[in-house]
Amino acid sequence: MTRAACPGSFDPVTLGHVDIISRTARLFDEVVVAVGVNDSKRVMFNTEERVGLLEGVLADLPNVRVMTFSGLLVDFCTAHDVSAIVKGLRAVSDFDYELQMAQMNSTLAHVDTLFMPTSPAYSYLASSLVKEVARHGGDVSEHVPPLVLAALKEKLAS
Ligand code: COD
Repeated sequence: MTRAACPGSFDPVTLGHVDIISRTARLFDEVVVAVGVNDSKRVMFNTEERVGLLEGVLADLPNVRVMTFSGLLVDFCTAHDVSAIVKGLRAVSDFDYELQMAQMNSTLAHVDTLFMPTSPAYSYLASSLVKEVARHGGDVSEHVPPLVLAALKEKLAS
């Protein structure tokens, strides 16, 4: 059985993330969406909210499950028998940092990283941009699933 991890902050999950996760789910028997818990990082959605949104959005993908991790990603991969980390690449600017992490992870625990090019429709999309646009009242309905759109509206209204 092959198991891949799609790691990230997912604050919140965007259609770019969903695209990478669903394409990964077609290539591997199982996919673990690994939500990084980093207490020093300022987030809009807490861990429980990010996990809940991911579970709701990915509910129709039977071979995908959502888990959290803290500490090193490679330790999570080793503990959960993950053979590959799958990362989406939006642009060359992503590549430098992702390559560094991939090589470090491979050295630390012999876990390989596979890069999947983003679908062109989502190449400019990032959670940080979505939050910024939403905070200023812009329309992000083309960038996030409806569940996330509703959560953003509720969060910003409170
Ligand atoms: N199209 C395609 N892919 C996308 C898009 C898009 N529009 N947006 C995001 N992605 C992909 C990227 O591959 C990205 O890596 C992933 O989704 C997650 O994105 P984010 O922004 O939600 O998450 P990040 O980049 O903040 O997550 C970073 C990690 C938590 C994965 C990283 O910091 C990590 O591995 N931390 C654990 C600590 C560790 O092991 N450190 C040592 C590393 S060598």
